[in-house]
Amino acid sequence: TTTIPTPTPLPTVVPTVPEVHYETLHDTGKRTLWVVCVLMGLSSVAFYAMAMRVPVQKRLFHILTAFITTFAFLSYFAMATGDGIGYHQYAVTETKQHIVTHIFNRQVFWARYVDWSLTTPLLLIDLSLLAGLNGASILVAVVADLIMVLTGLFAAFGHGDGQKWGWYAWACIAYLVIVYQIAQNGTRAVINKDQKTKRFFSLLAGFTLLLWTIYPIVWGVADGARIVGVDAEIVAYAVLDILAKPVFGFWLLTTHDNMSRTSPTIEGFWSHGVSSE
Ligand code: RET
Repeated sequence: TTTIPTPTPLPTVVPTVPEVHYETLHDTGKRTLWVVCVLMGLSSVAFYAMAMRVPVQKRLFHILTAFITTFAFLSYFAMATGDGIGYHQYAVTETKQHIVTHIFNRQVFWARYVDWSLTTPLLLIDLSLLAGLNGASILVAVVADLIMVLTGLFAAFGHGDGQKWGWYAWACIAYLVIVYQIAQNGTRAVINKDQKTKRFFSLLAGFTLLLWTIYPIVWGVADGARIVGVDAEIVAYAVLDILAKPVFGFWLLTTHDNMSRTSPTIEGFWSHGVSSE
C-alpha cells in the first residue's frame, strides 16, 4: 500500500491593503495664510500710496516693490481660499517584502512657485538697480532665479528621491548663481555710488541673501524630507515672506524717500541704475 503524504500547508499570503493618509493644512495653517494675505494687501496699498507722494521720476522702486506685494497678496488669497494647491502622492513600502503599506498624499502649494517666479526676479531688480548692476548681470540673475523657482516646483512634485533631490540640486546651483551676481558683481558695481548707497546696499543685500538661504532649508525639511507637517511649513514660509517682501519693501522705500529728501541732487540711488560713468 502506498501512503499519501500529508501536504505541508502553503505559506499564507495575507493581502495588505495600504493605508491612505492625507497631509493637509489645519486651522493654524489656514489662519496664517489669511493673516499674510491681509498684510500683503495692506502693504501693497501703502506702497502705492508712497509711490504717489514722490515725483514720477523717483517712483521706480515704489512701483517694483508694490508689484511684489501685490503678487504675494494674490497668491496668498489663492492658497487661503483653497486654490493653487495640489497633492503629491508617495508610497511607503515594507522593505523586506516590497509591499506598499502606506500611501501618503501631501498638499503642495504650487501657487507659491507662481508667486516666486514673478516676485523674486522683481526683488533682484530692486537690488540690482540700487547697486547699478549692468544689464548682462541682471539678466543672468533673473534667468537663474526663474530656473531656481521652476526646478523647485518640479522638485516638489518629483517622484522618488533621485528625481526630487536631483531637481533640488539644480535649483541650488541656480541659487548660487544669484548669490554670485548680487554679492560679487553687485558689490563691485556699487563701488561707483555714494557712501550712503554703498552702506545701504550691503545691509539690504546681506539681509536678502541671509533670508533667501533659509528658503531651501525650509523646503528640504518640509517639502523634501517631510519631517514637519503642512501647518509648520505654512508658518515658516509666512515669516520668511513677510520679512522678504513687506519688511524689505518698507526698508527700501523709507530709506529711498529719506535720502532723496535730505540730498535731492545725490548721484547713485536716485539714478535708478543708469550710472553716469
Ligand atoms: C527652493 C527649493 C529648491 C532649492 C532652492 C529654493 C529656493 C527658494 C528661494 C525662494 C525665495 C523666495 C522669496 C519669496 C519672497 O517672498 C525653490 C525653495 C534654492 C530662494 C524671497
